[in-house]
Amino acid sequence: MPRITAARVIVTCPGRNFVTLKIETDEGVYGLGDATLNGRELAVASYLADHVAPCLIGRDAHRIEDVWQYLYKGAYWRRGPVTMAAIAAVDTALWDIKGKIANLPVYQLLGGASREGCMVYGHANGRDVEETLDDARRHVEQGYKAVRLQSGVPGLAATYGVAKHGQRYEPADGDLPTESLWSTSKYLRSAPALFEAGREALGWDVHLLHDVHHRLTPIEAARLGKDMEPYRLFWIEDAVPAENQANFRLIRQHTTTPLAVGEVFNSIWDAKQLIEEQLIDYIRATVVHAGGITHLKRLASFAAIHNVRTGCHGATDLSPVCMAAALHFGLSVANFGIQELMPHTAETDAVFPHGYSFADGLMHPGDGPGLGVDIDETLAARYEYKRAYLPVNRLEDGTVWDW
Ligand code: KDG
Ligand code: MG
Repeated sequence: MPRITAARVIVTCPGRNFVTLKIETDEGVYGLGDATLNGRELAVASYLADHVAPCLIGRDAHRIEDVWQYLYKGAYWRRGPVTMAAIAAVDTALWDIKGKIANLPVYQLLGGASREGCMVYGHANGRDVEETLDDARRHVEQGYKAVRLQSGVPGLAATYGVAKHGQRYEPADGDLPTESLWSTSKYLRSAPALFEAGREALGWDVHLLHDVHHRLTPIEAARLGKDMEPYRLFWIEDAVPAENQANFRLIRQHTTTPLAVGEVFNSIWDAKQLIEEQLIDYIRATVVHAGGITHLKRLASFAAIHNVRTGCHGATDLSPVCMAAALHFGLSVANFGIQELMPHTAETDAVFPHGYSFADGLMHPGDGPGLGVDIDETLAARYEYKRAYLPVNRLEDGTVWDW
């Protein structure tokens, strides 16, 4: 039985912050788990180092379910992004260890491949429609079968998902939160026009997606869904904030545009009503923020019986360790839908050497043992943590709004 001898937290910033848990065993095998919570990284690092790691020493690394229950029920304080990211990191690292000891890729331990690869969607964005569509064409040329379109909104200086010219998009852009201005009416006029032009330019063979980033009310989201119907989107994401799951009833009642939500969800309970009432089509929770592979599998099984498919979050603030775990999960799970791909920088890829790959619009986790991702600790130590916040949104009259 492999006993846990150490659980170390590694914080690094190769262009953006990442928190990684490394669990070591007395058999010399170690595992990695992503624990990155964008803009709140050190809270999870402390939760792990100060409260979780001491409880892990001496435990049997093979008892993944038992450790999960111990950390979830044993803390007394349940759920929440900090706790669940910490549990996810432990869980992912233990799956990595189990795979390495079995000499099998994690997806084999999860039941084996259900498909040849995981279809991914890339991000096309631009300051206006033409720039966005040029970027979308580049994605299609690279083989993407699915592309998310986000464009600048006329009259607004900046908006979610749109890069400053010539730069990569990275939302955590300030030592203190930057503030952006939001206008729902301007946005609702421009979004359908983007997709009308998108279908004309790109045709009907590519899946098109769009992220509203929680900015509408249910009736506004219903209107947007209706306006988008002619362009047959793969999904509209995060149309409204989802604390009140019943909000989706109203949207659902009015539109056949598929709905995705859940990148900020931490547990099955955040999605229970959404799934049971079939108010959504895709659940976006992913490994690092939703309790690891063990909990995500439970969530996916529950979703499967209600015809909801997976669509894991995959922005750059989720490390390559999370991407690898999401691909093992996605390759194996019966009700996989799609995986988000926002490629990391070369600096990040160098810190986290990995075996996953992209070809013809699909990603594969690779066939190495465990997750197939490592961390170069010497390189990681060269990049010191840098405080960075996500922006805050305000309406034109100064009211704080959802970002
Ligand atoms: O940390 C926040 C980002 O992960 C989020 O803004 C990205 O909405 C996002 C997406 O769909 O990738
Ligand atoms: Mg999103």
